[in-house]
Amino acid sequence: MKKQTVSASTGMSQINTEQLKEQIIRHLHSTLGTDVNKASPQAWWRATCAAVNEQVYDGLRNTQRTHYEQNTRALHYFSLEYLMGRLFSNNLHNLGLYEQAKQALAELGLNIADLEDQEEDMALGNGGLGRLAACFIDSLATLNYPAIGYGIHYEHGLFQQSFQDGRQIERPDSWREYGNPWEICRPESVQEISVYGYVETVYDLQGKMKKVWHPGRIIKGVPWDIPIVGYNGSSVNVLRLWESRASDFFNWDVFNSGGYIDAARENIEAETISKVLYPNDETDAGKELRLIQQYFFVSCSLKDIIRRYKRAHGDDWSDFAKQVVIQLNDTHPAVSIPELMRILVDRAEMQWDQAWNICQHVFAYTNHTLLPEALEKWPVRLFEKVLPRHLEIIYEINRRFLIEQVDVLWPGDNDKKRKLSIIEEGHDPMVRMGHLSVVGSFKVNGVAEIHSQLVKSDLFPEMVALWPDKFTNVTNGVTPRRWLKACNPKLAKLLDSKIGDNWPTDLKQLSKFAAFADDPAVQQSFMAIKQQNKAELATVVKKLTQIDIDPHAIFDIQIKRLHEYKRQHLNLLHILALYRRILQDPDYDMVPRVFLFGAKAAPGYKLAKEIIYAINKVAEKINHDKRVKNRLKVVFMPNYRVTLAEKMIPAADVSEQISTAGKEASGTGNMKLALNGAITVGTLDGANIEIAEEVGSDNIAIFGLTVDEVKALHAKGYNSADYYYANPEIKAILDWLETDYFTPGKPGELSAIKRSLLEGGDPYLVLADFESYVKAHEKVDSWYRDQAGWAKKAMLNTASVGKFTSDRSIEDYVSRVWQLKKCNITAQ
Ligand code: RUG
Repeated sequence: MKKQTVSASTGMSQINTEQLKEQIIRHLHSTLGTDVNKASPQAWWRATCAAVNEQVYDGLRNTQRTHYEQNTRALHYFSLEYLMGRLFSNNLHNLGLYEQAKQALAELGLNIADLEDQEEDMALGNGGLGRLAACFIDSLATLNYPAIGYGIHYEHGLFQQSFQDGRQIERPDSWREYGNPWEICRPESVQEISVYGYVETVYDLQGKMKKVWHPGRIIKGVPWDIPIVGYNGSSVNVLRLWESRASDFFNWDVFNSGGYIDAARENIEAETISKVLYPNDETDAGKELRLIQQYFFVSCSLKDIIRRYKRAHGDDWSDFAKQVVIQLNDTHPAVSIPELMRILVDRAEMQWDQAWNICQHVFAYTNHTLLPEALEKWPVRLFEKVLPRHLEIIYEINRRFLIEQVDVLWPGDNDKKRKLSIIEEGHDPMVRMGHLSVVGSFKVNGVAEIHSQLVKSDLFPEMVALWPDKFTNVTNGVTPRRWLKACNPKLAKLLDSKIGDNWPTDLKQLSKFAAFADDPAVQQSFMAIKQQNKAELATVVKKLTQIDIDPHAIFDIQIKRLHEYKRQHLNLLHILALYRRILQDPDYDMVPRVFLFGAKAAPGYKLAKEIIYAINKVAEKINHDKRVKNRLKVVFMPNYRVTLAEKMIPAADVSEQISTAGKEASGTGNMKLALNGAITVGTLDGANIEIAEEVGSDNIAIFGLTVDEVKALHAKGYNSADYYYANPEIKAILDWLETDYFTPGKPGELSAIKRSLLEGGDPYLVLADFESYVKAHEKVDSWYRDQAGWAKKAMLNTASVGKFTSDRSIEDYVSRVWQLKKCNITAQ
């Protein structure tokens, strides 16, 4: 075996193609127990993963040792979701081994892309929130910040979607049915957590009162560690995901009393906790199992953090808040606030004030939405059943908050108390998790400038009056390693050749590319790359949907969860308008367009599923109508997920970011698409506003009502029927949807959309924005006719969005919230 060189910084081996080949074959033999002449692609993939892991584990050991030796302050990211996608090519890229691996595999007669396709997506998230968490842990490792991600090791991630006669069908996602080569089980760090039961008040010999929680059930949390490899051999951090199991202790009791079957049932119930990800995006599931999921993972994680802290500090808590900062990714992990209080007050026997002081220096909270249906509230009665002691603690937090804060600023003002109380009154009182998160955190942030302003002005104005310095903004970002370098290698190479290869870790470097925006040769290269990416996507589309699309058409892409506020139905109305114009005027002049959608609807969200059905039915009709003469194609890609996004984004000409202003907190797909040279058709919502500021008004098609105009229209009284009667095109389209034109023999099948827009009052102002949306698209059509002009706009998009790297978001969190120090990893 040849000697490997070792990176001076991290101790990760720098291996060459020959060595990699040897390692792969060695793992094929000794890890997989098979041979080159009979190995399946799956075995080759696993052997290659094992070879890659040799490098990863070097970095992991060195990172963990360095953090331990330097006793670093660390970030603990608490998130119920991590939408990781595949790790194979990502890890290779971040290790700087992708080209070597490609070459090594080619010399072994294998195509790296075929091996990449062996991997299931790790889809432990619903959409933007979970993908943001994945980008953040990539950036944290890349920037050498000590950090650990905590979450749940779901057995089933987000459901797999297919279409049957245009309707969404959901199937379970068994992403690790045959194991997952990237994870390491850590039985030595198992935790036990409690739920249910009752609280007893007892007095000790000195007459001091104590609360004792007698749990009804104990559950074991088994940690699985996924190493997170920073780019270019920086840190290798860890994502620690908890799997629930029945506690050995508890089951022995039942077993000994003769209840073997009961013991088995207990097992099944305990294992249910980490069985499946709730598939709701932006809606509060409100179910007992969901609350238990939340508590399960935060309790395991806090115990894990405390175990690690105690290893260095024993029972001295005075440095806890100096060493530990916990970021709550939305309110989903907010129960960690009363849980830490319980541990400190009940277990460590700390005074309330001292414990509360620690909590308030440890937690920070990110708000990701203003939508009322997504703001979590738990029925008090459910809390009482599942977490009786935590409910008492929440009452005490609330009592003190109302007396010591609210009543001091607004003496005797009961309306204020009612509004600010963590407990919402009513016939079914609720625990407001947003209020709890704000009260218990030292910083609260929104995820784009406008969103953070609205969090302050519309969601928590009184909290801002109480604590003006608590509120801040951190605009989201995406990792350019996955979302440009790995997914768009041709564009990445062009950038390397023009502006150098530092941009993956210093994305502001992209601005240098603007100097080439008028250069015809570079324009041509840029457009040729887009063309090739589009041709590759056309092949994928054909394979998945049997639909032929022309790579020379404009590829107009809307990819995101299906939700009324994201307005996929506005896009559909525009498609119908174009179709109708073509039918009315056979020579209607438009640049051919392919509209591509990718979206999953929550299984219980009826209207969202009706919108998918309508798009599929309209697509069927348009795609088979000869009169269209290929000017229009509509494709709904099945099973949209990270891996599909990686194929669609590099091929996009137009990026649809069309939410009602004020509803999309930030968006991150908007950033990925602009980075890859797509031109945004968008409202002034979320991060679109900041994208528009960066790329300039000539290079983005903004339309629609602004946040203030939306508010004013609602205040005045919005009547969608006014638009229906005033605009003959709108009327014709909506009426068309009610006929059986798109669903032969079944009139009314697509009428849900019209009903929601007229009888339902059109809550997301689709009809109000329709006309200006159509105009924005006419502008895009005219822009595309000038290919050099289009190339310039597209290139300026890529060149101008350096701000939206998740590295910048992380640096903002570090300076505004976390106060971390970088820790350079040393080899032993
Ligand atoms: O809807 C928001 C997106 O606007 C945002 O970009 C993303 C990441 O911050 O989070 C999404 N989100 C919000 N997902 N779930 C929620 C509410 O729980």
